[in-house]
Amino acid sequence: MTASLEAIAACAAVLDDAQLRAAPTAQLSQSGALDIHDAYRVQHALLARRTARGERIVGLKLGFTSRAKAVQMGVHELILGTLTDRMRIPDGGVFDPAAGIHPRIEPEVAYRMDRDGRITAVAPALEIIDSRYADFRFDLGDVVADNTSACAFVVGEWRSRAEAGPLGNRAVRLEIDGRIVQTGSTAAICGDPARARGAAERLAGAHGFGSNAGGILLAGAATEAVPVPARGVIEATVAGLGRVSVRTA
Ligand code: OOG
Repeated sequence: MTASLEAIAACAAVLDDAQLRAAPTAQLSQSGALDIHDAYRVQHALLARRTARGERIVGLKLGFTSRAKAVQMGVHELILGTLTDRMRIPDGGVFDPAAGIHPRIEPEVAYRMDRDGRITAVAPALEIIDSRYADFRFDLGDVVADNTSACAFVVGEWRSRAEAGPLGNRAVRLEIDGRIVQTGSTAAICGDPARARGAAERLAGAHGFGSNAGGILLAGAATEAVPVPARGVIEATVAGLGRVSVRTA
């Protein structure tokens, strides 16, 4: 059944407050599972609250494109979330974990789209996720409503798609203070991260997203996510694409 506008708005307000107060909330599914259609409606209502406060949508992000992430979180369907300008941290910049609830970080590949929606450039990226739900636990509807746990992201130096070459099997490494904490391959991302664009387009078309022309697309994590350390430098390396880092205060 399709939920009323009021019910959708109430769910969005709960998630928005949880993020603003950096305090976890109960899973929405505890008071009845949200179907996927309503879950995306909640995500759009949540983003509408944020854009009304001045945030600007700058891209999209996929989730659960890798088996490592799907198994880690127990959700096995691709999901789509929204990125805003306020989530972006410059390469080498600072993230304050105290501003989040229980933030985790994961290595990704970012794509830059042109006005016609074609991929023109690629970069190594880091995504910080911070589920607004207690204990970082959720079902499919919960996580979609919660903007797919999106919190912050960092993009490294862009390379043209031609210069970057095929990305189907590049080694990926996540390090904290020079210690390797996760390793994987871009092959984990939909078999080849280049497939991410088609997957994002399908989900965007099915679930009421605006065009991502000119925007960024995060293709999903190649490895499991790890907790953001209270203090440290976190760096992702994608072979042939380079490195990207963020530090915590
Ligand atoms: C949901 C977001 C998953 C990815 O890259 O797979 C995601 C979560 O794990 O909290 O962003």
